[in-house]
Amino acid sequence: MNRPDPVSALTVSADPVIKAPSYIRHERLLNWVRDFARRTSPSNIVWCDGSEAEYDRLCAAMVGTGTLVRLNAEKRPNSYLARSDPSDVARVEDRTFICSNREEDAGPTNNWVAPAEMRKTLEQLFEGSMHGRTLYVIPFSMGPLGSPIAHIGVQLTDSPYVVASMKLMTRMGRSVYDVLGPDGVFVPCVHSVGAPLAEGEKDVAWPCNSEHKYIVHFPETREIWSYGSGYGGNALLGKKCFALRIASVMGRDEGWLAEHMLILGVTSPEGRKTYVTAAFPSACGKTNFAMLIPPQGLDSWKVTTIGDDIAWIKPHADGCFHAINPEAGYFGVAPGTSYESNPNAMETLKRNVIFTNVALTDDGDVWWEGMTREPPAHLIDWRGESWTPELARETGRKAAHPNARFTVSATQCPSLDPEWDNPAGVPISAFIFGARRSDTVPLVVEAANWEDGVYKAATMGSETTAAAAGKVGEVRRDPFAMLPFCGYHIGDYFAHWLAMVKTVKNPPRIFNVNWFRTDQSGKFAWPGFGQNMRVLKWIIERCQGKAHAVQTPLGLQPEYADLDWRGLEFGPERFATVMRLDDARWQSELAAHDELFAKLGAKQPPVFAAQRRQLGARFPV
Ligand code: TSX
Ligand code: MN
Repeated sequence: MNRPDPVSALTVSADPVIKAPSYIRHERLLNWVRDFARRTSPSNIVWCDGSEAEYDRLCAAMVGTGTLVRLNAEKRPNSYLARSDPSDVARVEDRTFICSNREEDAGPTNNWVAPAEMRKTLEQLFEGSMHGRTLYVIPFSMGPLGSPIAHIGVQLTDSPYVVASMKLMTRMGRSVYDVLGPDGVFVPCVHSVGAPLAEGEKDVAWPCNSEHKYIVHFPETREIWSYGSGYGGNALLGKKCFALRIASVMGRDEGWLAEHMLILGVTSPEGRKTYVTAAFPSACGKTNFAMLIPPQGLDSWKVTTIGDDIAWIKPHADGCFHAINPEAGYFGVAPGTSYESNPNAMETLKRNVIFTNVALTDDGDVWWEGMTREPPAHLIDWRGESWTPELARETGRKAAHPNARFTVSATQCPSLDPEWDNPAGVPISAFIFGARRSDTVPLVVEAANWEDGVYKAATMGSETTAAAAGKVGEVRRDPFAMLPFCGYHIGDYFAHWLAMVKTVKNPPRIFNVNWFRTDQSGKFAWPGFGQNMRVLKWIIERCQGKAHAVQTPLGLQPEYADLDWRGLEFGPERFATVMRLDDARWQSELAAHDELFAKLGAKQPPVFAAQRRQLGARFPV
């Protein structure tokens, strides 16, 4: 990666015969780039090598064009702020398509368009779409280079912001071509912001296409085509598009799992290390949980971070599932992140960060809602306009966009696990599923068995917050936290999970958690954050056969004395508030499951019906 490279950032005219660096000997890849350049007519092509020099060059150029603002080097060294177009601030689920050959393979939770029809649409949109821009070729590995669990992608894009972000978020650069060799397999990912420049036309800071947006997946040919957006999961194609939607299909076909899960390690006071994964829908604090710091009383325990968003999980010869984090960075929601909620994240963000849509302070640093108790007296908001706390009180205007993000390399995280880059992955002892529920779902419950755990993950529901579209406080089903990310029929996905238990001798135990139960006065009844360590400790000790549980109608649950309360005042009455199972609420919860099952039709796994009947019988009507 650090070898001197005479042809890095090689700039050549988009002649049909493209001069690629000589270290790329992959004919199929070269032909694909050649063909794509012919269609999109960029003014030049840059073959990215992933070097620091290339990153610095790109960022400096983006400062020049106004895409990035360089932050005060004394406050936030080597860091930048990007302000997106106000219409391009989040993933666009209604413009996201799974174009499988058969509509039935996309299923009821995905938008489907016939592949031939979609290809026609895309060919028209991409025709000349890069005129006046540079086409960047980004080689990247999802997972440790050369790992048997990892896969390679190559993204073509006309966005330098995407190149810089991919450098932080993936293992990106020249050494990927060594792994690929002359005919290695890669997932082709093409992306255009959809804003060609006419001769002499001045560019804007954040080009995108407000009329046409398409985030398209072809699962059979394992291709990704993205048009019109430069933001997050729409544009950094290694993340949701590849590592979840396409990878979930690869996992189905090849016998592994691509999941919307964090991975963390727990070290006991005796030095015993256990790894777990956890799936949560958005707005549940996944990144905070991945970087948890144990509280007073449990500070002889340690939590280390493998990943905060995605896990690729494969059966290993040792009889366990092994997981890797396919990513190499964090693309986290900034608002709400503080030294109180997540000190490790705040330390991670001290330098070498690209912030997007946060507010700019008068001394050239960043700020967002929830970062400090008191906002600064004056800011430039995410739209680039003057902002004061008084103005916010009058108009409700936020300084940072609620979906404002930080993009930063994982290597800067103080809690990063030493095994995070291990090609073999880490053995997983438990799968944790969590959601945001003010009632009904208890603080923690262990599934009776694999089928029970899969049923509960499949029927998971989470209350909507202001950050998402729709009514606040409404329960949305979000199976496995994969609703927007499963690249095939969700019923087939459930069947795949049910089948995967047979591929390992020691399947992980399955748990459900809920940090968000409220009391009679509507206040959060569980302190959450670092205190979640008490629940995590019980989970770890259950996996080791050490902790006690009682059988309840829902599954296996701790009694008050089964959790370690050292350092926290939290009595049995309050414990009962977060653990209570209400018969009537569970009957309506189970009735809501039936609405999900109705969508599955014949794809509903037969064991789910049995599971549903059993649960129904355990909660008296
Ligand atoms: O991330 C959260 N976690 C997981 C942390 C490891 N959040 C933030 C969610 C939005 C992204 C939480 N919010 C958690 C939690 O466990 N719990 C809550 C609810 C809550 C909010 C504030 C308090 C307590 C609970 N404050 C006090 O008790 C003082
Ligand atoms: Mn996510």
